[in-house]
Amino acid sequence: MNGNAELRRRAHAIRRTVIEMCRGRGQGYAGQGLGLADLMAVLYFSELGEDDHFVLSTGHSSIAVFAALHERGDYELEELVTYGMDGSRIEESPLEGTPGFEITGGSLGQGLSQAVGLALGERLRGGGSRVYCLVSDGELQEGQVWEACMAAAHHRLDNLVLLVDNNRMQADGAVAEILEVEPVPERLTAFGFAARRIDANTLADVVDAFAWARGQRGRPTALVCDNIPGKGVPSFEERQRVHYVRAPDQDWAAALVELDETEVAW
Ligand SMILES: Cc1ncc(C[n+]2csc(CCOP(=O)(O)OP(=O)(O)O)c2C)c(N)n1
Ligand SMILES: [Mg+2]
Repeated sequence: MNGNAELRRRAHAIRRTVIEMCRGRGQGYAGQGLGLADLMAVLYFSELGEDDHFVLSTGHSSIAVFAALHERGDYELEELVTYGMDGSRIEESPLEGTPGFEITGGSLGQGLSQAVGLALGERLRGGGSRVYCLVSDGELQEGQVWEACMAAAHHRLDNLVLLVDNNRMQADGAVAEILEVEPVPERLTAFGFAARRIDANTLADVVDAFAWARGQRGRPTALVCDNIPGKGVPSFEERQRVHYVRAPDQDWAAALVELDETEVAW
């Protein structure tokens, strides 16, 4: 099996887990989980080293991370299907103490500041660890994110990789209609990043982009990850720009079938 076939298998498995997790309570951040599955597959099965950090600023996208952690063997599916239930540690927005998560991310806009601190600390330690931080396009509307960008560039943090979940939606609708954040790569470049837009639903693009980021020196890097919410489940892609999905059990069952059919058709 070549590298990309392995990653594709991982991405598909992550998508299945995302659907199973939402099916448990009949609701969840399915669009984000499906849209980010390819990025997570590459991050967790090709890019992240043992001493690297992944900081999830967009707490509500934890579903994608939990699914990747399950793929890695860190969580059992039996527990993941309690996603969002009272008493479960599988929170829709996880806490700092939740295994696999570095920060509490439910209050948006704060994760990049923490990632900058981690990247500075790791550079001082001198071990070569890298720090990856996922923020969403909606989060870019928060001033703190840009303060963190300035600090990252000022300190020339080339061990920091900012990943922007650029899915063009936020809780109340389309980012472009609520408060436009584009052109994101150009804005990040102006703030001192080496920035590049990628198709984050194409595995080869994601793999190339991470290699490019590793080659940058003297500046933090940013990958503006265009992705389609619901990717891989056509009926969910049609619900595009739906921030949170509530659906009856048969819809989740149908989504699993669609997912497998789409994978076969690729
Ligand atoms: C500081 C803060 N303000 C508001 C919210 C409420 N909120 C939850 S999700 C969300 C949408 C943010 O946009 P994005 O992350 O791009 O949404 P998605 O693409 O996942 O739909 C908002 C405003 C929050 N969690 N934190
Ligand atoms: Mg968004």
